[in-house]
Amino acid sequence: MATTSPRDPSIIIVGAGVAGVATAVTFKRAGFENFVILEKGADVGGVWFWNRYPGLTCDVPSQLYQFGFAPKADWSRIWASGPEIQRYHRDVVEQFGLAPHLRLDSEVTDARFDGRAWTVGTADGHTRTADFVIAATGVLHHPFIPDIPGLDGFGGEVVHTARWDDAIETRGKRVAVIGSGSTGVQIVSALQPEAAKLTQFARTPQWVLWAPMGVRQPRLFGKALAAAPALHNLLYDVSLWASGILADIVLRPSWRRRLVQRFARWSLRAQVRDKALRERLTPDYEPLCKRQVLSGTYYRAIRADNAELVTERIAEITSSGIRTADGREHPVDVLVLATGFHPHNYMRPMNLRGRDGITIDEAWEKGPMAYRMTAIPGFPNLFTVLGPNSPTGSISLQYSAELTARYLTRWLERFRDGSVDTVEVTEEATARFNDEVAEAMGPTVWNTGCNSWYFTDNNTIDLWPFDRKTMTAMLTEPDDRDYRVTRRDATSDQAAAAAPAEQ
Ligand code: N01
Repeated sequence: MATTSPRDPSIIIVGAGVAGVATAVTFKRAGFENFVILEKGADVGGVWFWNRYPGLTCDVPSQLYQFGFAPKADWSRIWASGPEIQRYHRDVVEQFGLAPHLRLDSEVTDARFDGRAWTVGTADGHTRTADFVIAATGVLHHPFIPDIPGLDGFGGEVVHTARWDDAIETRGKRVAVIGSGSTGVQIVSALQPEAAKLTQFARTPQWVLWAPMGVRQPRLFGKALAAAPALHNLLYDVSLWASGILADIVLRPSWRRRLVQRFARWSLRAQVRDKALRERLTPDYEPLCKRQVLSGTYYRAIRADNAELVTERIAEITSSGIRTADGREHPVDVLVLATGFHPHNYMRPMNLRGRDGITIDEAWEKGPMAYRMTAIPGFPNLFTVLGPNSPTGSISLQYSAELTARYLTRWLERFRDGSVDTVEVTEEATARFNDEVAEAMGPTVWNTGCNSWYFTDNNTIDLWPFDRKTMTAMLTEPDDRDYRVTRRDATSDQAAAAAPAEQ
């Protein structure tokens, strides 16, 4: 491999959530420090910064929901709360010295590739250039506000769970929650005890697996892990391995899948004795088909005297409440929209233009697509981390983000040693990967006949349908045959060398 003068690639990482932090730390540990992280929010944490609704809890055990490079021994609960996870991200940023790289309140509005480098603009009017752009912009970021007649004319408070306003008082109020996904279930459980009345509008019932989400992690356990890092690492590896069982359950039919599905049905039967209520809480699709909801409190909350489950369609929102299709009026003081997200936007609505001016909307006309979750034809030197087809329903997100970031360091190394100036995945490789994804989706539980946010407008399932071993094999060493690589001549190399990321 020909080597010219060593160059330090300048990099812009967009987003300081799970993916952005994992990428920054991985790059730094690999010796790439010429990067800036542009974060739209006022703090790090991504989804854990934006979501702060009452009852927010991660439904992945804390000992697994952490970065491999930053084990935390002393989680206070087995399933950590949102604020504790947010603090963890802040601690990781400090521990790994990311603060000097971080630009908060910096929303990227546009990014353009000029054949050599990227120019990235932020809402505050700043422009920066870089050799590489990493879009670590998350999946569940843009709140979905339903188009329900009358919503604008509602006289009480309206709030979407992903933009919670701490000033809103729900105690002693008549609270309506629209939505029955993971968020709806958590917020119903949290608000019901102190509301005057809690009404949940559930268009589609969800299976809710019983899990003791409030259980504390014993202090001694945390101390033992802190005192024995090798043991802690072992626990992490075992948790990763165990999560492979979950992947197997969702990816192909087996007795293990049937067992979990039986447990879901039992969870409902055992906790809801009232037959009429149980019927209305019973989904008409298989457990695990939608993103599985976990809760140890939801059924108790919805059974409470001050709670009501409404499955009748919402006809309109009036100035004082909600009118359902049966003509009934439900008076409401506070309206909570637990209505989910636009999960397939990724870095959009950013105005992203790649080679020859192609826009991301043009490239994704048939839905979001990336080669192995990270590379998009037409967009040289731009990669996504936790991009399209990320494993939101099976494999650890932190593992996936770290693995992808390590894979990207291979290109950074080649840029540094002068053997690559631009790298772009081919259309053929991306199409082949997407064909493999489509085929592998066949036996997954997500494909068993429910309507979930996993589906794109083009009816594809935007998830990872392979196991962790396959993911690791796909994202260890780039396959040159799948990429188009360019290299400028040595003179222009020197002229372009090591432009700083921050300007
Ligand atoms: O959103 P959702 P979410 N009228 O899209 C309903 C993650 N998460 O925020 O099913 C009436 O699942 C909609 O109804 P339907 C997790 O990955 C993780 O709850 O479309 N209802 C549905 O019930 C999760 O899957 C944690 O018929 C309307 C709900 O709104 C993902 O976030 C915690 C409607 C939306 O459910 C998203 O969960 C929380 C309308 N017009 C979330 N429009 C963790 O613990 C929509 N709905 C890690």
